[in-house]
Amino acid sequence: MSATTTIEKSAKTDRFEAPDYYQLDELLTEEHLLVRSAVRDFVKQEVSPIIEAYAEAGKCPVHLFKKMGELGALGPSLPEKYGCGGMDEIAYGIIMQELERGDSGIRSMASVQGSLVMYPIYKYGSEAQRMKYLPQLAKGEMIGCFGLTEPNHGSDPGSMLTTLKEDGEGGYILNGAKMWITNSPIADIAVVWGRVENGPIKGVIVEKGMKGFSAPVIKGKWSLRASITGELVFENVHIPKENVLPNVQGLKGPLGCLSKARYGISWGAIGAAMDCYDSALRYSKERIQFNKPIGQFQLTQKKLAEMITEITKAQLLSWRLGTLANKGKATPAQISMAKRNNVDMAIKIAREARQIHGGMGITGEYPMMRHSMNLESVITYEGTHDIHLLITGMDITGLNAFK
Ligand code: TGC
Ligand code: FAD
Repeated sequence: MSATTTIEKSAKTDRFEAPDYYQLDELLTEEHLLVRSAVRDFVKQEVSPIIEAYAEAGKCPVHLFKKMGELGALGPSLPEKYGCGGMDEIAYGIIMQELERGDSGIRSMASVQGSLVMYPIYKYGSEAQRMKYLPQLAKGEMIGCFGLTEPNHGSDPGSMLTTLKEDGEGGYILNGAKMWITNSPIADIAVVWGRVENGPIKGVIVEKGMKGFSAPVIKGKWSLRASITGELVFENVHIPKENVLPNVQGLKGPLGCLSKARYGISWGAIGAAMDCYDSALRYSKERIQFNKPIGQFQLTQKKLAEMITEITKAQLLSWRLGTLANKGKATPAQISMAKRNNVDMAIKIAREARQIHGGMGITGEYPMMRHSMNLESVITYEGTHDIHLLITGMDITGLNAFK
């Protein structure tokens, strides 16, 4: 299918209804609704017309960074002083939901930039670092990535091998490699976590062009095809003192960023599920077999009724988590539960919705296969489905399965 044909077809498909079965809009403020409507329009105008073509070609729509910056979707809950939105956690969640209705890869671009690059610079950085990086990152004029995972240390980042050797002047010499890093080949900066020799884990800001630093692309992905993923390779990279994050040490540094991003993903996954459900509901009323719409068959109704039930439960979970997050009371284990539940819900809905579309469901004319393939990454990154289950298990029993 040519890119133009796909763009024309996508533009013709109107998928901008969104389920609100329990009148959850009543729980949202006027600001939340305004933010949602702005991001929904943005996705309709800037993402939906091009996403199938980009995903099919395996290309990242890099131009969307600046547009998402103009929209206020990059670091929306960080303070306005640094060029960010100063919004609450529910507004941030809604932005992730709407972006992921478009595509998980687009949400990934925004959530890595906002939660994994801007947040640690804000939370753990010096005032000089905040002023230097945050305004440019918020505008999408600078792109960032986050390096925690290594080739041999994914679920267990505490065993990382990347090293930081003191240079005697407050800086470090960085050696090692990171793997599966969203945005890395196009990033201007990387927030990287390494272990100080005989010491704790620390975070540093590596800049493109630093001697010994490279970021090769990872090819051959069948998932998140519109998001670019790569490695980070460090060979004796000198990190000056000004690029060391001064206000955190230990694994709680990177894990604290993950809490922020996982919360956003819990909302994002709802967006992907909504898009699949909307498409399946519409198709079930239009597609005639045995002289009636397939939506009139009990088996199709069962699929649709279960979908809307699960979406509604996920919406309630994320909304409640957002109210806790606004009060600074959302625990990492609560966030794990929401990320795990909602991504699992979305991947199952994408599959059921694909079935409702019959053969047509496997084409790029409908969004389910793209969402389904994307969600295979979403259920793996930011902590796998099983790791989050074990985090819940540890929280309720007090017994640690990881040690
Ligand atoms: P453990 O001993 O349990 O904890 C070490 C310290 O960290 C604290 N902590 C957290 N703090 C904030 N938020 C969280 N979620 C936290 N989880 C733990 C903890 O209290 C402790 O603090 P302290 O003060 O006592 O030192 O650490 P562990 O080594 O036993 O590991 C536990 C485990 C398995 C849960 C953790 O390693 C884990 O979550 N593993 C999963 C790894 C993961 O999620 N990687 C994600 C990489 S980034 C990514 O995927 C980006 S994709 C983004 C995109 O494209 O959208
Ligand atoms: P492994 O840790 O090797 O896990 C393999 C399997 O073993 C999984 O099923 C897992 O659940 C299971 N397992 C592991 N430990 C246990 C246990 N204790 N008990 C039971 N089962 C267990 N990382 C970054 O740092 N930055 C990024 O920007 C980033 N972006 C990504 C983008 C994409 C598209 C993908 C696919 C990954 C990305 N990641 C990123 C990495 C991601 O976080 C890791 O893939 C993830 O944490 C899992 O690590 P792993 O792939 O090494 O799998």
